[in-house]
Amino acid sequence: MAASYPKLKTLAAAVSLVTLSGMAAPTFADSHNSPEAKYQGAASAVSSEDTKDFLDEEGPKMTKEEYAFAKKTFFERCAGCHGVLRKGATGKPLTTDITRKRGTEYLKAFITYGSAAGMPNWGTSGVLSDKEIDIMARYLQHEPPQPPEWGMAEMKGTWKVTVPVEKRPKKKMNHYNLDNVFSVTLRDAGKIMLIDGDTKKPINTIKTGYAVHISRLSSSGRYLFVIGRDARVNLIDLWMKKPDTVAEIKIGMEARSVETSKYKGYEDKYAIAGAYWPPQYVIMDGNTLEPKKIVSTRGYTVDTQEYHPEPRVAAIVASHEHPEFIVNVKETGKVLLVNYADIENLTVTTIPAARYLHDGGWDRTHRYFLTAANKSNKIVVIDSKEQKNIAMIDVTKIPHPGRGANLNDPVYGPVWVTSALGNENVTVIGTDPVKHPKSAWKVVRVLKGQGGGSLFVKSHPKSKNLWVDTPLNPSAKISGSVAVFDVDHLDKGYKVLPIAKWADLGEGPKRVVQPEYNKAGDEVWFSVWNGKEQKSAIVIVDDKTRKLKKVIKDKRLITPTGKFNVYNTVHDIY
Ligand code: DHE
Repeated sequence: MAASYPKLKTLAAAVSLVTLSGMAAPTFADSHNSPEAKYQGAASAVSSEDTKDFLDEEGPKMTKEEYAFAKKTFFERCAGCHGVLRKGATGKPLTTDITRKRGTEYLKAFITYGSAAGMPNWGTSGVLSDKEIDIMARYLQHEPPQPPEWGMAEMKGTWKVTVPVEKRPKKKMNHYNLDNVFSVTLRDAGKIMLIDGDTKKPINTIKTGYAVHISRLSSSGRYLFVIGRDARVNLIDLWMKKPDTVAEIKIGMEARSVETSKYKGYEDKYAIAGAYWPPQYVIMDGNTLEPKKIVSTRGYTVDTQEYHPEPRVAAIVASHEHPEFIVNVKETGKVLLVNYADIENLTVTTIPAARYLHDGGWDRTHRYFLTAANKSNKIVVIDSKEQKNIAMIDVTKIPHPGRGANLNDPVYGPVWVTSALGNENVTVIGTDPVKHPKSAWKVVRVLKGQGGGSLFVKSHPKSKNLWVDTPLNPSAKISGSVAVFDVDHLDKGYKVLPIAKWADLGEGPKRVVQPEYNKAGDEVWFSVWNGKEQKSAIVIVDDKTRKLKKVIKDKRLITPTGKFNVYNTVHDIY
């Protein structure tokens, strides 16, 4: 490598990493118009201050200040789509073999005007000035700065057991009906709020990682695992009088997924967390978060078999058929079955799928894992019992199921549903190869929802409703409401419930996101996700009557996004 980049100069950390004098820090504006750009375009949690930098003499001239500005801007604005190492993900690769051929003028035009394929128009939207775009275009012709690795020493250095196992309660010490507790992500507060689903009252607000992403539960339902975008995992003991963190660890610099062992005999034994940076996963002790085994996901893509230095770990689910974690590796398009029966001599089955694997969930039998390969516009079906890929189903633009929704279709029997970021399609897939073999792993219906920008769908075995959110739709009316279909009459279209209006919050984007059921399956909870400085709320709808039941408002309820009901999350009910 070094040979092709002679005279590399390592930039010292002394370089000022704030904006160049006279340059306003770029802000999110209307350059992020498309739902996809809004979704992927969030700032990387990898700090631009920690990287090893290369300002080489083959790239166009730039000052250290310009480089520092460009690097910070890239991490905040571009890395989500193009990858930290610019090898390409949702966005095109921007490695120097490509950018140097394109040259400064071409790159400037691209950054200024964007592209129909989803690149935001940073210049014409007014987010970046001509001068800033010129700097970005030159920066892209230098080698990408390399963020540090994060191995066992770094993990152990951040690992804290605040309440050792022997000092924890021997039985449940509170009166909460834990099965019906919700862990609510307070994204921009870096906290979660535990809410008692019976009384609808907050139990505790707990500090977690930056821009906390998801919560998952141990198999017994006692331990809650929360992961932040900054790769911090909190282990929360729900048996405490006031549930709180008992251990924490930072497993990398940027992450999205955490899961726990659910196979018989391994309940509550292990946890796994997957990182975006460094590209790796780690298996931890389920009671203490002690890191046990770190495995890199770097390797070759499934199709062209090209080396990818940064294949991020996306969704992880725990198999019910084998002692395995099922791990989606985004950029290589491979699904890993990580067998935890002997973690010293780890066996990993690598299943080829398609790029770029993102989120997914179980069918109702918990045998088949259906997961989105979002840039291939496919839903991949993994048979967790037979440990193989049994179908790759074509769907339309950018499927985004969350964990999906399972329904009993009156014609096709058990089906699983995904919505999409890129259009209004709600795709229904048959999942019953035994009684409905003709429709198994086929698209049996495509419903028309309110529009693109959908992230999550939800139903419940006791419900006759299918809920479809649209938080990233450009229309405030659509992003502030939810569509609900009658499962027995899916062809009859949907009703719209004005959730944000019901919350009555005043100013702000008020995006309605992620339906989640209570344990009984008779209430569905929605987050009304507003700006950090604005009021947000949780709106609870009676599932049968589809009428407003309750609005939870609380000044601590800052930017709620995901909500995870304990019972439904333990038992993979959706
Ligand atoms: Fe998420 C799940 C990644 C943006 C809210 N999100 C997931 C999962 C992944 C992921 C890999 C699956 C985890 C699992 O099941 O193990 N999300 C990403 C991104 O990379 C992305 C596109 C951009 C980013 O920079 O983070 C992204 N996600 C968002 C959002 O903008 C959302 C709406 C708000 C937020 O917190 O940033 C958001 N993601 C969620 C939620 C889930 C989730 C609520 C869990 C849904 C569930 O029902 O399980």
